[in-house]
Amino acid sequence: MLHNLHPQPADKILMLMAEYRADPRTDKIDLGVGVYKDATGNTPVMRAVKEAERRILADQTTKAYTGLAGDPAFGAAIRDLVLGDSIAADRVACVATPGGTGAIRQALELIRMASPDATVWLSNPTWPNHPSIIKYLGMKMAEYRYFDNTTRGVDFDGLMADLGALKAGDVVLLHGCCHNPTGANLTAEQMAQVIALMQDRGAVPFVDIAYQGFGDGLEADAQITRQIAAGFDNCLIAASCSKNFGIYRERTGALMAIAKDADQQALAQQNLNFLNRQNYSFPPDHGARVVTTILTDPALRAEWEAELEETRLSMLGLRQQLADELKRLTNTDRFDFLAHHRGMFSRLGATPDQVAAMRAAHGIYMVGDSRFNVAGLNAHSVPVLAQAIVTAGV
Ligand code: PLP
Ligand code: TYF
Repeated sequence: MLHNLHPQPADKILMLMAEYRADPRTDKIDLGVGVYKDATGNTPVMRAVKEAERRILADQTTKAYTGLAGDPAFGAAIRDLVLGDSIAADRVACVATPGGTGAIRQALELIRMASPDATVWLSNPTWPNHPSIIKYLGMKMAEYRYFDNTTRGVDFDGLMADLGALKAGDVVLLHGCCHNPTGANLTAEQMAQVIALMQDRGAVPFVDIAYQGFGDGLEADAQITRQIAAGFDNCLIAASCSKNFGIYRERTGALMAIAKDADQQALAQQNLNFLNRQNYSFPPDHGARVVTTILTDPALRAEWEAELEETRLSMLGLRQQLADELKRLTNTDRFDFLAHHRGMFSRLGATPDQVAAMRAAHGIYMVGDSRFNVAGLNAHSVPVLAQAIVTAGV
């Protein structure tokens, strides 16, 4: 049987992790995979997470199954965190999933069940797992222009022109905040135009929000998602807790399906539970319980928000330092976009050869499309990267 298998394409980001580890240079700089690192290069367990885990260890009396949707308290907590009071709770169907990736997979399976002929529209570029899963599921896919390589901002005219071809029932995947891989984001006014266009065409939004709290703050980063939830009869939201709670390996996320009314919500919930059962029965609980413990305890929540804010501000500081350093070296404001981008990543706009040159000469590891993880930098490595960028002729 197994001899029938074919080799599968590897994940370029994960491959880069292995290449970095194998590099013997001691002054190498890892700007690859999207994991937050502090100034010493550690990915810490957040203080509130440690405390929540201590409490769970001390107080938990059973490990019996939860429910197909996971713990309802987690569903309520994540719904409030992402959606606030933008829509009535009885319109939200929600299941816990193994990470944001699990939520994306379940969302796509739900779309395929409900409208097998729908085209899913993706930004070009987007997170590589989006097209990979869509292709694997045999669904239709189209791209809309997103990144302007000259300004290193959003190609808004291109985006609107491409989405002009939307048909009723098509699904548009949008990043809720902190676009991965570019770091370039739509303004609120631009998003209002995209929403109006999707409403006009009868398209269904699908929001992937994996970095809430990493851009402009917890509330600000949720605004687009909330605006979309409030503006459509139906939409899907895949939320990840991997980054903002720093619990990557615990596999914690949720899929929310916004329904027209409470009856439709019940139908959607039943289908989401069914999908969980087909794929893994019960979703993982530990990370979800940590998140619920933090979000429902005011003191722990305040501690978590404070540390998340420190994380966010440290990345913003590194962005500004890098933009300033490049301004000094080049005597231009060509790299100011780095300070305007938001989230963990920026796409530098370098060619693959320039990316390879930076790796060969300086041990700087960024993804081949010139995406780099801002959190992989520190005050000492920013000038090294800036000089490497100039030397490579970016
Ligand atoms: N969506 C985007 C755009 C991401 O960058 C990520 C990665 O962190 C995810 C979703 C989901 O990640 P995870 O499955 O680790 O929660
Ligand atoms: O884009 C990133 O680097 C993160 C982490 O298959 C990641 O989202 C990368 C690849 C992958 C899963 C997560």
